[in-house]
Amino acid sequence: MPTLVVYQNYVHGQYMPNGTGETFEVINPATGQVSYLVERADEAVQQAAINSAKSGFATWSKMTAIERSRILLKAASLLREHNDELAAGEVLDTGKPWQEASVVDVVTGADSIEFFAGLAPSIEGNQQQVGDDFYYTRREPLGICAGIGAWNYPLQIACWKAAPALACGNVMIFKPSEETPSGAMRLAEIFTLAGVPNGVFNVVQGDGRVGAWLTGHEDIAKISFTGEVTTGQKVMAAAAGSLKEVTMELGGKSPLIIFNDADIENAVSAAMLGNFYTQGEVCTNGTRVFVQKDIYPRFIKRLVERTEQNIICGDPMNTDTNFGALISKSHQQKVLDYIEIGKAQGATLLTGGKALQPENSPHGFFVAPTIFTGCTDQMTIAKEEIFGPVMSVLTFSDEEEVIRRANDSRLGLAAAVFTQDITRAHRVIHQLQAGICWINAFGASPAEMPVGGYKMSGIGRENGSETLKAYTQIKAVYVGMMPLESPF
Ligand code: TXE
Repeated sequence: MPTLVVYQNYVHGQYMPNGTGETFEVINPATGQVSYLVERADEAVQQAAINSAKSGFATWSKMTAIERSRILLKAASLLREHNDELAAGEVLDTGKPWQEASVVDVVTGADSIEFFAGLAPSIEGNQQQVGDDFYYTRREPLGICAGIGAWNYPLQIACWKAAPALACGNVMIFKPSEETPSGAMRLAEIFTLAGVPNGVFNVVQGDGRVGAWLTGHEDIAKISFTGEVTTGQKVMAAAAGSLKEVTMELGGKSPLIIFNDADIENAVSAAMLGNFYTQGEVCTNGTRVFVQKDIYPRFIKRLVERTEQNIICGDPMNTDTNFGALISKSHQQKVLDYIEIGKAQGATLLTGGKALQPENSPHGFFVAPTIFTGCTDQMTIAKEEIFGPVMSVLTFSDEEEVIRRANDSRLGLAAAVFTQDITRAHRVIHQLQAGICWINAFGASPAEMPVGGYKMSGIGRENGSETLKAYTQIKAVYVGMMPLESPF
């Protein structure tokens, strides 16, 4: 049995051993084997991370925005330079196909760092005359921010949280998901290499207990969280103790609406992207596919054909694979349980519906791309986020009906509409309760575009120039130019 590599926490520009020696295993979802061990951030590491962040803040916040920008741009270019090895690390941790990781995960992280590095020097206050006096405002950094990541896009999530925080002169203590620890470590190494001062980006490893330590710590000014709604509620409750600002990127059960005049191939592409890309483990997925009655037969025919012919499930490092393993055995079982519920509640299983054991990866946690039709809005599979390759297809008659049904959810992350009627597209999208919307498109999320949910799907935004403001606080300074009047 080869000895397993043991990774440590990354504090003050280097790896730091914990005091207890406690480690946890990281499993390769495509083989079921242990890839490596990671030391959990115990109290010694936690305290060191806080002290280190304070000293990092003293240096980083005093630098000019141009200096911070220059270093962050260097980090972005290093990410791109190391794209392939970083992508391979994401495949090992997540089980997602190389086909995806090599063109999405690293570049979208680098894009966000580049975008906010470019905005950093634009941060400014304002000044207004008030008679002879005047006031001015300063946009000041918040201090220590905490980032807590989910396991589906580990490196991208770490970049999307670090980028605006660091661009504004804050520092970050980041905790990746215990399922996928390596991306954040690679990012920390790259930040150090790019010239980010020690303590500006520390990485602490562990499960929800380490996350809970971060959310309750009084020296942390803001939490940026990505994960399930239920966890987001715990994070927000813990943040209340010290009135931290929170950004919440949570779950979704998003509608994908296909009208009779939609381009069939495009609509099928969207339904497959919105349910099978990253084997369905994408928060913005369009998992409720509403199809207007007349187009339904042709749509379903093409959907099943392309699902059964074009999806290649297997070893995610094989360049032909476009459909990988789910993150863990327990998550695979959770998805299979939802499939059984769908069948029990009367939905029609058109294709998939079972675990897969690809020849080139027989021990991985795979579930076949699954399509249910004959779904009703009340079915569990049409109401709850499954976070796996399970599509629920529903039919509708008219626009008013589908808008009402699409909005009938406590979640509101994303929405998509497919139609050639441009006024209908905008009319419908404007009425859907969702923060991330696509018209005749699906999934695109450039760094320039702010993303985040309505209702229980989240608070705040990531990416987009709006997000910069969330990482500064405004100080107003009033300047008296005349002797101070006083009745006393
Ligand atoms: O979430 P979990 P997962 C959502 C996606 C799905 C979920 C999957 O929709 O619902 O994320 O990711 C830490 N205090 N999004 O299973 O279990 C935990 O250690 C503090 C939405 O990872 O909630 C992990 O690091 N932290 C997103 C993180 O929380 C705690 C895009 C998330 O874990 C904690 C991607 C606690 N009490 C996925 N308990 C979007 N909207 O953009 C656990 N954690």
